[in-house]
Amino acid sequence: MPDRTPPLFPTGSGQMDLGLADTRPKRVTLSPGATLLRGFALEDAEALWRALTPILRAAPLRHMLTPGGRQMSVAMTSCGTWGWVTDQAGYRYTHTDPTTQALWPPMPDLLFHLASRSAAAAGFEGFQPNACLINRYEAGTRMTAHQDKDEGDITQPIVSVSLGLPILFLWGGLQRTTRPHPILLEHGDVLVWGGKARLHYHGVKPLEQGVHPLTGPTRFNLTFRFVAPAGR
Ligand code: MD6
Ligand code: FE
Repeated sequence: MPDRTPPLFPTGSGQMDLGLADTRPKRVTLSPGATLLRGFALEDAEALWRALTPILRAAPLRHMLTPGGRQMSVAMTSCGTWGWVTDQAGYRYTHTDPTTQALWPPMPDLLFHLASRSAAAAGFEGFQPNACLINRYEAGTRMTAHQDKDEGDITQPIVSVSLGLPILFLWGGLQRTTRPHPILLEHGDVLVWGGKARLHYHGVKPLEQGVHPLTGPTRFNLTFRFVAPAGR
């Protein structure tokens, strides 16, 4: 993936803290329908982290296989009515976790409300997510360019919450060939996208080594979706 474009916002974590105020805008439109809400989840970050513990115990993180048979470098699980899975049979949403045969753990109210408030803050009122994908990144973990299009209802936005180590997110266009813009996603940042931006390609660069006070050597990303019952 081409990566010669300089980051839109090259400052942030990973830099020495000089005690200067962060003057970057709190709200950034990446393209129509896609809004970065910097720090929107910061106040809830510790409670979110605590809420993840029982979920990860019931539905352990795992490296799934792509339909092409490659093991994903990101470790994933889900909570909510629907969970996202991939294996040699393809990408899909299921009611049960294929590794435990149990229903996916319920989505805690804290997560549901944060996602719904985030969507409203970005102009999408009434978002009621019924699926939350949980992704864990370790040093070197990346995600190649993809579209999120398995939900069966693209009228609803996706809300993405970043916890832990920062990563360069690659914001592309409606065609895979559009050169992506790198943008730094940091602890507590929330990205909301829908409308015209809903099917934009996106990915992340490999996670750099580091240690975060809350999440240690990892980054967690929570993505909230509304999956239509037709989505299986
Ligand atoms: C990540 N995120 O931030 C990967 N997808 O680690 C995604 O793939 C993503 O952030 C749809 C909507 C928001 C996202
Ligand atoms: Fe995605």
